[in-house]
Amino acid sequence: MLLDERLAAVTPHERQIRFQQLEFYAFIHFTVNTFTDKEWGDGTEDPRIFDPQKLDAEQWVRAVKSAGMKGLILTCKHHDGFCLWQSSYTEHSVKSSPWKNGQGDVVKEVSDACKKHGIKFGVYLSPWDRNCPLYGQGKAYDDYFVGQLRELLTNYGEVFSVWFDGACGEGPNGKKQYYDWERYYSVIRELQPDACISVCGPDVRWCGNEAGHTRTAEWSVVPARTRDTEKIAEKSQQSDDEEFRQRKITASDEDLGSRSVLENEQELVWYPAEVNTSIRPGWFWHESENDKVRSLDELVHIYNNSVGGNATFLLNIPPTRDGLIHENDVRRLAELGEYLEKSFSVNLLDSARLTADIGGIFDVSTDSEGISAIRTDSYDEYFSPSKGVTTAEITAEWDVPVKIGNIVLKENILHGQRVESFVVEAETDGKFSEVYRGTVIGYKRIVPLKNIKAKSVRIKITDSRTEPTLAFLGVYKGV
Ligand code: FUL
Repeated sequence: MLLDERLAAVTPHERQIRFQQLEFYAFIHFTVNTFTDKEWGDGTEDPRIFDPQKLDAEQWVRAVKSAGMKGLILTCKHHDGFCLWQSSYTEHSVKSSPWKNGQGDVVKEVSDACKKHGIKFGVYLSPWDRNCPLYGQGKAYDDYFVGQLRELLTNYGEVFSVWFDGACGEGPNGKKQYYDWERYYSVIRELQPDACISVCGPDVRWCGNEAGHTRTAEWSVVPARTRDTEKIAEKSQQSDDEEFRQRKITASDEDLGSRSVLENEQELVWYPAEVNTSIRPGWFWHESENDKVRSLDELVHIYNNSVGGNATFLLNIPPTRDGLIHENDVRRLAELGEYLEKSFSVNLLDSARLTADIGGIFDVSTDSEGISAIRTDSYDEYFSPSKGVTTAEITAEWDVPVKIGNIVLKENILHGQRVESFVVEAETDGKFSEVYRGTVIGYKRIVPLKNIKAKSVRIKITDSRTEPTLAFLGVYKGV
């Protein structure tokens, strides 16, 4: 098979599509660290310090939803080993805390709140456990870990994500623990077949940094070796450290999926990226960071480059010692939600004339080549030129100039990721000029146009692996 055809033939699993369609979801980092003011606990923390007296999971979920997020992943156990649920495998948990007289279950409260308010629930379970005496003993620890995984995947309803971090250390016996990843994965597939396993897992790829930086061209088709958990683990080893959390993608990691990178790869996989970062400098809540909540501009920038850059966006919001999301974060999330709602509500395409020039065939009738299909955001109908044609031009025209905030483009990823490059031109004063030059589209590309005024816009797909597909075009009114 020719290279381009081979690349375009790699398609997502259904669970990966559903996951990508969530687009934006929350991370909640909460444990004994919240009470010790640390980022990484060492497992010697006294469970009695855990006492979030005003804990209100519904307040968390309301805040998360106000930003437009559609799911939430909770650190059920972080590296310190303290369990937020009544695990039968250890006493190092909420059981031994004064919170609700040792009868409480944070996982239950959070998963119930998610269900009640209609968002998905996911679990972060750290394989690295600095409290468990079995850690470092190989299978004995794996049994312990799998036991806890089973509890989480059986007792709390549907789970959309199992998030595995790669950090790893030595146990009390001085030995490194080698995780039996395949065994963990098979338990997840058995108990929650629709859940995606993220980061140290086969379904969703870590974008490679914790600062919210994204690649200019984020490909979902990458070499299978990108899933090597040991390598991912090595990279994520130091997230205790502020400098690490702010570090960008290294140059050697910038290109994971261009033709030249993939041409000599034997095995390719669909492995879409997730951008994970915190709304504050740390993953856990620290009083000293109450005034360091990211600005609306920063969050919009990360959103546009992640959700709008063929990745998903996992934004961490850490609850305080009271067990509530701090008012500064609550406010910022609501502002973000309002911004997104306003910016993506009026699709000017609804009132535009659409034409397509497909490899020299100018189509004004709109329907014959399926161009009107791009008016609806669905994979059921989509636009694609004839076989073998790898460029296309689509023009939207209005009677009077319109003010454009953002353009949204979506490929039909059920048929793989194909577009390599595109250009957006806008017509002002009777002339077309280039206003944006982009690389990949994939699941979704957001093109911010800063309220330009135009009589028409033209999308030129300039290179594609095989004939491009376009499932949706949105031209959103500027606010
Ligand atoms: C990292 C962990 O070490 C951090 O504490 C945090 O949980 C982050 C999301 O993953 O690698």
